[in-house]
Amino acid sequence: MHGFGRTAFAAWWMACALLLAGVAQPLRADGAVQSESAPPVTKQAAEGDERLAVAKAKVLAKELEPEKDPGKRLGILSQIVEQTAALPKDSALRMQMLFLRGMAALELNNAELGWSTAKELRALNASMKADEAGLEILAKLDLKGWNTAEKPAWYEVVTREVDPAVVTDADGRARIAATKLPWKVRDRKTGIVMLLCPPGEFVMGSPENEVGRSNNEAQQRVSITRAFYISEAEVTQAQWERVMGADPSDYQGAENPVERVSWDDCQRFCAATGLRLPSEAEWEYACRAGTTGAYAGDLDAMAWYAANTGSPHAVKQKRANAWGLYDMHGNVWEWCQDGYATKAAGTQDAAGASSARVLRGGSWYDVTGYVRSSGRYDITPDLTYNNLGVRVARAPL
Ligand SMILES: [Ca+2]
Repeated sequence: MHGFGRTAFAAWWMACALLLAGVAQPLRADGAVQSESAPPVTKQAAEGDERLAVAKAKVLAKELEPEKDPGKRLGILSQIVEQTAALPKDSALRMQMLFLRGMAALELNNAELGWSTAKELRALNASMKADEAGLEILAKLDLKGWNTAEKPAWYEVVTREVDPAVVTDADGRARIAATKLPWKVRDRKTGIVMLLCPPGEFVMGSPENEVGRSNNEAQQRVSITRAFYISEAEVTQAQWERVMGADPSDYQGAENPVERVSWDDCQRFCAATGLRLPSEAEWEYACRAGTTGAYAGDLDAMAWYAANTGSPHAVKQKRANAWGLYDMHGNVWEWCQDGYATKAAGTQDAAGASSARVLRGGSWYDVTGYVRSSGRYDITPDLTYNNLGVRVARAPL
């Protein structure tokens, strides 16, 4: 194990607290406050730049302390790190802020930023402390299954910055940006395009006066604590066949959603690809995309369902929701990982010991009640129909 245990970490926090209190001059690597009577021996201009950088960093640091939202903390820390770029490489302040940014990135499962931060710390080659801080981050990445050797992510980045023309929900967009994770990615194994859903809270289920609801939709507040990727569309027949070697669908078409896939089949697809099914909470969170009504927008514009079709259609023909996800309402039902219970688990991680599994979103065959954001259905995991399909998810790491 690499050193830099709890005590050292606490000392760094103490040093940061001094900074927040506005007491501190640049801090020594051991956390002690540098004496006012020993100014750094640098040229005057550089000294001015550094003072300015420290002053700006202090202003930002004041926002950091009360901030509890991990995404926002990461955003503030990233700004502070930018400010401290003007400081000498052995600046304890810069090292601390890099370290805290690395830890905040890991909290959000942002391995890419954790990794680059660790590399930056170690590349400072400034002191044992920086090296240990870098190693500490690397050790945590290791624990999460991320090798400390250079390792490509499971995805390639399609579009790094969130596109406001696609993610029209401003709050969701800000939270996506705050994760610092790439927004739109392509799974290397399957070619499936996936979009980032940010951490956040939402109300799962429907109010008792919602038309078409069932009594298994009791409302509950749910926390999505970790960012995750979800496919922008249902898995297509071409994507399924490439992995599984066969296409079981009744309504053939390369870009049509795969159907006649059981929950058990989906587990095999996931095992072969490293992808997973969304939990029920993740599914509804992604479907709602910040909305609270029965549908995530104009139903006829967004969905293939019984009122406007008699068969499934190629994916992405209707309007996407406010997070850029297509066909969440209708086209084909989508399996979730959870075992079915009358009251949904309401946790980001899939739960439920029941042998029946949860279906979401309704299909081309269903009337309005089933295609609502909170509509739920359950069947046993071995069954298939030509209106049951799948959408996949994956954690950023
Ligand atoms: Ca669907």
